[in-house]
Order: sequence, then structure tokens, then C-alpha cells
Amino acid sequence: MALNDAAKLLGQARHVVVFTGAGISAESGVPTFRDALTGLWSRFDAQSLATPQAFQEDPELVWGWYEWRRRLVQQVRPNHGHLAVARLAAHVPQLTLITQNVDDLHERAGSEAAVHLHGSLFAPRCATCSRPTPSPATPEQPAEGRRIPPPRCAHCGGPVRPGVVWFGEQLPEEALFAAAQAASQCDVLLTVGTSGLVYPAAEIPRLAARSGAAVLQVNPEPTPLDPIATANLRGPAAEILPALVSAAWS
Ligand code: BV8
Ligand code: ZN
Repeated sequence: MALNDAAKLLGQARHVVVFTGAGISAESGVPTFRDALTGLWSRFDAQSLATPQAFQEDPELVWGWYEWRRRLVQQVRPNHGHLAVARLAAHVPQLTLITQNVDDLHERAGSEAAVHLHGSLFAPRCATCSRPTPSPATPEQPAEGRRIPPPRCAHCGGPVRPGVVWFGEQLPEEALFAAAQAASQCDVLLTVGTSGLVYPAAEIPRLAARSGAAVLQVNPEPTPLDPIATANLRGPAAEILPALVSAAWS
């Protein structure tokens, strides 16, 4: 299905779900999970660092990695893909934005109430008593990163951890419930920049398809979601999304 037909579907939609992954932030300069890690972390893969075990074994290495990512996100800006998603909300009767990303680029692009299935780089909490803690001042870091001891919790003295969902950890219940609810009720789901490999998040587009929604996929590469998609729009999000929104409401 071509972009104009996909735009027609979007233009007639009552409830649109936008489901995003790392690919929508790639053109802002935020590495995806498929991109090899650099500097201090080059000998690790993201999936092994993003675990409670890694933090247990080497908290300074893992905290240093998240502080490096947080600093990078603070230095970059939302791209035309994020901005088109924010614009889309003004055109459709109901829009639910669900993201796997831990950056804040959707919010900085003007999107309200993004459902963060995997948490955020900007919501640290105590690893022991789970009390939220203020984000520390962003430490200077050499480009290749460095080990940083995590701050201590003011209440129990426990180590502070990033407010993200690590592999092997459960997703926040209310976020997962809201996402499943929206996916089962929407009539169009736009999946953007995700490889569809991480569960249970990857179940969301499938739930929408099983519930009768049209799934529109934006990704320069094929993914396991291709077979369930009504349209596979091959290309970068910052090009395809503005074109889709303009075609639907020009
Ligand atoms: C859990 C936060 C259970 C941290 C993240 C079922 C089957 C198999 C395995 C499992 C299963 N169920 C559970 C598992 C285990 C595991 C899992 O899914 N493993 C996979 C890898 C096989 N899941 C879990 O561990 C989950 N927890 O199951 O708990 C449980 C139950 C009870 C009690 C206790 C526990 C937790 C998963 C969440 C992990 N945290 N992030 C952090 O960020 O550091 S996941 C992280 O990786 C991201 O959030 C994201 O979800 C994922 C990366 O995927 P994408 O976003 O899709 O990005 P990716 O890099 O892969 O791909 C980028 C895509 O963009 C590509 O397709 C590329 O072509 C495209 N692209 C590139 N440029 C552009 C573009 N697209 C558009 N425009 C461009 N310019
Ligand atoms: Zn504590």
C-alpha cells in the first residue's frame, strides 16, 4: 500500500495509536539498540548492560552508561518525526502515544502523556526503597564515557538506579494496561522505528491487528511486524511521518 492510501486510512481514523522505538530518535543522534556501543561500553551489548545483574556486579559502569545516555539526550533535539507525531494529535479525534524509548524527545516535541513502557532516563529512584530521587546535576563526561558511582538515597542510603525497565524486570502495570487497552480499541496503529523484538512491548502492534485495526509500519528495514502490517512504509521516520501527515490533511 502506498503512502497516499495509508494517509487516507489515517485521515479517516477515530482512534490512532502511535507506537515508537529507538528508530524515531535515531535522526536526532540517539543510538538505537542495534547500534554497537562505543567507548567504555564497546565491549558490552546493550541487552547485557540493561540488567539488574549488571548493576549489581558493577554499579559504577552501569550508572556511568545511563548518565552518558542522559547527557547525550539533553544535548540533542526532537526531529521532524517527533514533531509530526505531536502535530498528528491535533488532527485526529483520539491519539494514544506509546513508546519504548527512555528519552524525552516526544515530550520536548510537544506530545502530551506519552506512555513510557520501559521507563525514563529522567526518573531515578532508590534501588533499595524505590523512593524517587531528584536527577543529579549532569556530570561532565569524556566522550567515551566514564564510571560514575551512583548517588545514595537520602532516606535509606541505598544506591540510586535509573528509572528504566531492565531486561528480566516487569513493565509498569498501569503503562502496560493503558497500552493494551488502546491497542485493542484503536482503528489505526502506526508503528515507527521498532525492530519488534522486545516483549511484551512487541505484542502491542499484534494485539491491535488481532483487534481489527490497520497497522501502518514506518521503518527503513523489514521487521517481524511486516506480515501483520497493512502498509510497510520503507524509509526514515523524519521523512515519512511529515509526508504522511501532510498527505492526510493537506
Ligand atoms: C520481562 C529500557 C518478565 C532500558 C528496555 C518472549 C519471547 C522472548 C523473550 C522474552 C519474552 N518475554 C520476555 C522476554 C525477555 C525480554 C525480551 O523481550 N528479550 C528479547 C530481546 C528477546 N523481555 C524482558 O526482559 C522484559 N521484561 O519480560 O519481564 C517478567 C515477568 C514477571 C516477573 C518478572 C519479569 C523487559 C524488556 C524491557 C527492557 N528494557 N529499555 C534501556 O533503555 O536501557 S528494551 C530496549 O530495547 C528499548 O526500550 C526497546 O524496547 C528495545 C530496542 O528495541 P527498538 O526500540 O525496537 O530498537 P532497535 O534498536 O531494536 O531497532 C531500531 C529499529 O529502528 C530498527 O528496526 C531499525 O531498522 C529502525 N530504524 C533505524 N533508523 C530509523 C529507523 N526507523 C525509522 N527511522 C529511522 N531513521
Ligand atoms: Zn532508599
